[in-house]
Amino acid sequence: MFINWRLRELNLKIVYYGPALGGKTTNLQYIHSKTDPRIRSEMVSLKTRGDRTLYFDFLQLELGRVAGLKPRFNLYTVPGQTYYTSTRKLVLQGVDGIVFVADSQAHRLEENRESFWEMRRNLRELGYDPESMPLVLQCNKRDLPNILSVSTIHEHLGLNGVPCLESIAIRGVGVFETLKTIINLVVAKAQQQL
Ligand SMILES: Nc1nc2c(ncn2[C@@H]2O[C@H](COP(=O)(O)OP(=O)(O)OP(=O)(O)O)[C@@H](O)[C@H]2O)c(=O)[nH]1
Ligand SMILES: [Mg+2]
Repeated sequence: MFINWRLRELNLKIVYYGPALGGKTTNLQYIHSKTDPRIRSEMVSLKTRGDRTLYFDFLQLELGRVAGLKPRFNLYTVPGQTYYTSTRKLVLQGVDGIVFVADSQAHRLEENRESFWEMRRNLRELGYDPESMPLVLQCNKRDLPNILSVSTIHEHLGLNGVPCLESIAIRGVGVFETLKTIINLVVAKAQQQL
């Protein structure tokens, strides 16, 4: 959380984390496409061939008011491919809340789990407590065959009481619901600190 008192801006950072090809970039693209340009930035995407995220995607939204301040939500995605591990840690720096985008397909369960535990390790190494970090689980790709139940995914990640949403990010299903849920958690925590 970063406050610019002169401009009365409250900067909050939300990171979409998860395994490669889970749908993180698709979430941001959908939000960008459906948001009034007056309240959002352009989307910055640093990609390799084949649309894979190389460094991160970035999109800023200006929404509402918090304690007389203008909140700016800075949305980032990490690159999911395994060898970008140090980039994922960098992107997590200064994070206020996380959307973990899980791929619901049964054969991706282990990758979801590895990514989730890496995220927790990165948070600890950066000095954050993973237990008190605002977190939402998004189970994506609900349109595909051979998907696991949301409760199975939730359980395998060892989560307890974390909000969990189903999505089909390519169609926008569940994308704004997920965003709203993480924003509410992040704002509630920021209000405690103001
Ligand atoms: N069927 C289906 N495909 C999806 C869904 N969401 C995303 N995809 C597709 O999955 C592929 C990967 O999506 P991305 O959003 O690029 O995934 P990512 O998590 O950003 O991947 P990295 O940048 O490599 O970490 C793309 O071809 C998307 O169109 C979904 O809900 N259902
Ligand atoms: Mg991506």
